[in-house]
Amino acid sequence: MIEKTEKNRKKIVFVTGNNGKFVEVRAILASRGIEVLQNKEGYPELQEEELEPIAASGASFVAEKLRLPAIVDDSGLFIKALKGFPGPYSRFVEDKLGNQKVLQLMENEEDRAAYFKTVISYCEPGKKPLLFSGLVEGKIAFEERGTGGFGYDPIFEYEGKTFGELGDEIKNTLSHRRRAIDKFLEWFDSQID
Ligand code: ITT
Repeated sequence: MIEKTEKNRKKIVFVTGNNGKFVEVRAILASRGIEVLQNKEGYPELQEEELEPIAASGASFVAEKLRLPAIVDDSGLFIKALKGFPGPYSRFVEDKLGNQKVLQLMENEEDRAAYFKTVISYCEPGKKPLLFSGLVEGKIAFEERGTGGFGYDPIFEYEGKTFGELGDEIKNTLSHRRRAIDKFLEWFDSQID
C-alpha cells in the first residue's frame, strides 16, 4: 500500500541521474499532489533489446536497496530507418555520438519515422515490479530545432514542431513519458482508499 505522509499528499522516490526526466516527472506528478524525490544512486542496467526488463530489474533493485517504494524510467528513441536504433542504447549514443551524428546517420533517409518510448517501473519492497509504458510517434527532423526539453528533443518532430520547440509544458501533455505516467497514475489512484 502506498504511504500517505499527510492528508492528500504522497511521496515517491524516483531513481534517475537524468535531471530532464526528473523535472518532467516532478511537474506531472505535482499537479496530482504527489511529491517526487530524486535519488541519483542508480542501478545496474541490464543489456537488453527491450526497455521493459531493464526498467523492471532496476525498480526491483532500488526498492530492495532503499526499502522504499520507488520508480525508475527507462526510455529510448527508436528510428525506423535505422531498425530501431538507438533504442535501449539511447543513453550511450547520446553521450558518445550526440544529435548531430544521429542526424548524419539519417542524412540520406527519406523515411523519417521514429518513436519515443518510456517504460516506468514502480516497485515496493518485497513485491514484484509493475510496468507502465507510453509511446509517441513522430519524425526525425533534418536539423536540431528548439531549446526546450533535453536529450533528443531538438531532433524529434511531433506534428511539425520538435519537442525542443514545443517547450516543456506542452511536451508534458502529450509525451511518451506523460502517457506512461498516466497509466501509472490510473493504477496508483486505484490503490489509495
Ligand atoms: P536514468 O537511467 O538515470 O534515469 P538515463 O539518461 O540514462 O537516466 P535512459 O537510459 O532512459 O536514461 O535514457 C535514454 C536516453 O534517451 C538518454 O540519453 C535520454 O537523455 C534520452 N531521453 C529519454 N527521454 C527523453 C525525452 O523525453 N526527450 C529526449 N530525450 C530523451
